[in-house]
Amino acid sequence: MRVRTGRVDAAGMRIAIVVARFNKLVSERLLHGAVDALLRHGAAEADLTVHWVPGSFEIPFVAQEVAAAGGTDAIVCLGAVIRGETGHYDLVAGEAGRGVARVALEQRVPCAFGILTTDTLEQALDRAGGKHGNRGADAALTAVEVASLARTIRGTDPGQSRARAAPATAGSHTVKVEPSPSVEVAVTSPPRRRTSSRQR
Ligand code: INI
Repeated sequence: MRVRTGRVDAAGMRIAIVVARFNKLVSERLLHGAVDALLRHGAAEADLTVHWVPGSFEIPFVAQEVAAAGGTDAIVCLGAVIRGETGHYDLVAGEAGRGVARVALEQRVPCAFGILTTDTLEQALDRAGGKHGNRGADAALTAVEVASLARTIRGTDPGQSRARAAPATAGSHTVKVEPSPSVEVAVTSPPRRRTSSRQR
């Protein structure tokens, strides 16, 4: 059995962050967590681009523009939709979620969902560097892992040809070990339908 997992190694990856100004007290903390996590996992500062948008509703459109422009390995989407502060919470949260998922699938660029949807500001702050961690950092590392897995699947991982030439060396991440639960959380394009042996 061949088990593939992405590596959480951002070296050489060009990563875009799309972050909403609405509830900036929260979203700037998510941004800080995301950038910090990316730099600690090998990203070069020059390879990171931050796009500020007015609110979470605008995130999918800008993510779509970034993806369509090409040259981006992964997009990290950050925002905070807080139920207590809006009458159209469900609309903003729903469209943001649907939109981000759609961009990832249609543009084939991994998009991580780091948009908090909470009832209160306190719950949001708890997840933006408070007692429940930082969802911005989590989303950033998810984006890197999925981009790495996508590169492996597509055969575009810079380490892959080296790994094929010398399978025993580190760098191959096609491994014959127990499945990792992290495989389950990967956001990838839908699997291609299998073709029969006659079609091949
Ligand atoms: N945008 C958010 O990111 N979070 C919110 O909680 C929020 N509220 O409360 O309404 C919010 N609204 C703005 C929205 O995202 C758009 O910017 C606006 O509707 C203009 O399109």
